[in-house]
Amino acid sequence: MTETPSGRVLLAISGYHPQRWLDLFSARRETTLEPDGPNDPSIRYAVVWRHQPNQLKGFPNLKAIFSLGAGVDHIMNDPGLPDVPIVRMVADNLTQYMVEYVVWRVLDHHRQGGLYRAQKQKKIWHEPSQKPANDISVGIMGFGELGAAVAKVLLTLNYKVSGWSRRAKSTPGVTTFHGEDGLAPFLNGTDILVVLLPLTPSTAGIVNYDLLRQLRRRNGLGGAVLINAGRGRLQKDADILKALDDGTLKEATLDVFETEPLPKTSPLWTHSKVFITPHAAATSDPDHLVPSLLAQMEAFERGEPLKNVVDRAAGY
Ligand code: NDP
Ligand code: OXD
Repeated sequence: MTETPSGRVLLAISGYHPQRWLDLFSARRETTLEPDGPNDPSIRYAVVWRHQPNQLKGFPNLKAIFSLGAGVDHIMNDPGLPDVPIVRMVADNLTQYMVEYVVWRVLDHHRQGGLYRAQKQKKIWHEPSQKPANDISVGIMGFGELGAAVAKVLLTLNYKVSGWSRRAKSTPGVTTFHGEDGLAPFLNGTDILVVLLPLTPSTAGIVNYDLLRQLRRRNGLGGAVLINAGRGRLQKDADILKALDDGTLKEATLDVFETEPLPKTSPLWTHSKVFITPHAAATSDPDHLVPSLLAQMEAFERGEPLKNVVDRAAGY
């Protein structure tokens, strides 16, 4: 049955300022930040980022929940989650930001940005030895939409690229691994580990000391490097510190942390081998994303299937 374009959009957002999202949605559909009570029959869609637990429960005409981010862990842990499709964000603009971020950080670690910044502070003129990209293997843990897009660009720069996913995949130019059995061989051949996994019960805490010590360390970089732009609770912050301090890791770039914002007391802030960004790898930009969310709603109302629907059993 074809849906009619009536019904309101509920914006349930924390952590982002909602006004721009509200303005853009309101220009095309009736949109609200507050429902008219807990069973508001006018709510057709919920567009969410870190909404309150049970906030989406009880709307009798709710048809779908849209995540403002690619990750949906902020939705899945709601005990009162209604049984409607959950759509995650897949958008060229978000992918582009993530590709830029990961390529920037891979190049900076590979071309020894940390060393040059330290040398500049001490006015040291010294040219270290340098390996080319084709001597460096970048392993992408979480080889989905974002991981595959990152791989494409790294391949054009001549890096060796491998990917690890839950299910088997085949991508030209990329050495692929999957499942538990594929993890050790994937890690053993990886110099720079890029984490782009979703946070699920199966992946929580996976980036721990035991995993990091399986990375290749005798490589052209002088040690293994970690880049985590997935989710903070994939990693154990304390294990990363231990790995940096005992040489298991040479350097790390962290965009995400077990606790966000990263507490001022965290030793990660002052660690000389850690590069920190504040969960900013790929930001959700309303001017780019609202048109695609509205287009999805309109397509759904024409009777077309929703795209990028989350597999609730897998958790992403
Ligand atoms: P996708 O769902 O497209 O990709 C997820 C990948 O992880 C898939 O390859 C999937 O395997 C793999 N995976 C999931 N669970 C497992 C597992 N148990 N074992 C092995 N592999 C697994 O997601 P996206 O690429 O769009 O996004 C990835 C994540 O990036 C998001 O969930 C989010 O947490 C994070 N993110 C962070 C941002 C930031 O600013 N820091 C911005 C945007 C996203 P398979 O292919 O077999 O399904
Ligand atoms: C996302 C994020 O999941 O920004 O998109 O973290």
